[in-house]
Amino acid sequence: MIDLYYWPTPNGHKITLFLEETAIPYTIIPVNIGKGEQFRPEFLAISPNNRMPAIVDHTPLERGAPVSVFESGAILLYLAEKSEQFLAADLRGRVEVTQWLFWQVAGLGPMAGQNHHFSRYAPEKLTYAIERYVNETNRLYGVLNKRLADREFIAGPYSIADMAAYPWIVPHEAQGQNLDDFPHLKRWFESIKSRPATVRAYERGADISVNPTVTEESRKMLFGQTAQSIAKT
Ligand SMILES: N[C@@H](CCC(=O)N[C@@H](CS)C(=O)NCC(=O)O)C(=O)O
Repeated sequence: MIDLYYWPTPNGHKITLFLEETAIPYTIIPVNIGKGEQFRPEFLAISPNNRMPAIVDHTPLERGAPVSVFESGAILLYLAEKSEQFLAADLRGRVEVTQWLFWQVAGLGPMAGQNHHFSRYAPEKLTYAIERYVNETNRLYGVLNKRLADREFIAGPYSIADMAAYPWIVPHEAQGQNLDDFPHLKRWFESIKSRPATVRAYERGADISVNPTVTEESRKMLFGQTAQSIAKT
């Protein structure tokens, strides 16, 4: 029913976390971003930002032509609304989930992403940039830890807000963070890690690739993109 354009990275894992929790049948279409497959015209037609994940729903609720969605937050919302799962139906509960979902896609994801870039991938070790993003990641971990002090999950029952955040906490050591400094976050992290659907989601990822995406060959293509990268295709 769902085609999932995917590579096993934090943003990709968000969607397999959701799909493995549900009975929605899906097919993974690997997009090897280390080999430039995100620039294929057929992929850009559904994901014009040349980023995965993206989905195509061949049986949308209102029937008719297939529906494609890019951006992990939009995909999680689409799937939650369609399946009526992992998103509260009432106004207040829904706001709780969506504000934390947007917090992840606009805050934790981009800041931790820049942390990865400057701490691990940048050819020069720029102290200012590393400190900026390690500190900002640390602040965001603190925000999440505080939020989880008096609740099991981020926004009521396990939801798409948790699924968006969890994969970005998995590489906490590489982000220069110590989960022992964040006891509520650590308890939440361990509880999601042990969910059978989480185990299956990460196994699906390992079936696709266990090799590093950023290599000497892929580095230039991943980190040297300009408007020309899209114009060429
Ligand atoms: N805001 C996007 C970010 C997606 C994203 O950055 N995906 C990365 C992998 S985690 C990607 O596809 N990179 C390909 C590239 O840099 O060309 C989302 O949340 O879906």
